[in-house]
Amino acid sequence: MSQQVLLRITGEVAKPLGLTFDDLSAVDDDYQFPDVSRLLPSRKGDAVILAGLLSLAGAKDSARYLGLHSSTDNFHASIPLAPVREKALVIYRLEGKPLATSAGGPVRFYIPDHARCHSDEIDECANVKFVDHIELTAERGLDNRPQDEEEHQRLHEGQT
Ligand SMILES: Nc1nc2c(c(=O)[nH]1)N[C@H]1C(S)=C(S)[C@@H](COP(=O)(O)O)O[C@H]1N2
Ligand SMILES: [Mo]
Repeated sequence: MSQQVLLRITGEVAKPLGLTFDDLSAVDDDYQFPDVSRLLPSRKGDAVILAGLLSLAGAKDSARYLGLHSSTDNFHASIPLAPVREKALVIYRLEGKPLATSAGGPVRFYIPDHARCHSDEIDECANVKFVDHIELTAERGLDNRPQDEEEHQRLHEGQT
């Protein structure tokens, strides 16, 4: 179970990775962020800081955009990398166990001070759930976040 690849990191990196739960738990303490409820009481679990994963994969200077892909529900966001690299969190563990799909697993992306939905490139809609692939690109990549309030409303109606 813990040998299963939960998160792939590909694109503009020196070393593409397939990370298991154990790999994520073994990321250097400097990059671990235990208990995200310290930032937002309604968010639970433990995270790694995005920069820790980028350093493991050897992100290249050419990497300017961060692609967040969920194959679970085919949701994708592509956001500028620089503003989020040191602060965005990748939540991967809840009560010592892998993050379940019901909690947004295998990993859930969280930007602590995101903008309101579709007000900016880095908005709440970019807090992608069910992430299984992080892709670094030179240019903006696949992004199917809702574009306006109507589309947004429709997306949320399909969820709980
Ligand atoms: N995989 C996936 N991630 C997603 C979405 C989605 O539909 N699928 N919706 C996004 C939108 S539009 C918002 S506003 C936030 C909502 O997060 P919440 O469910 O924690 O409120 O999740 C974002 N992440
Ligand atoms: Mo959203």
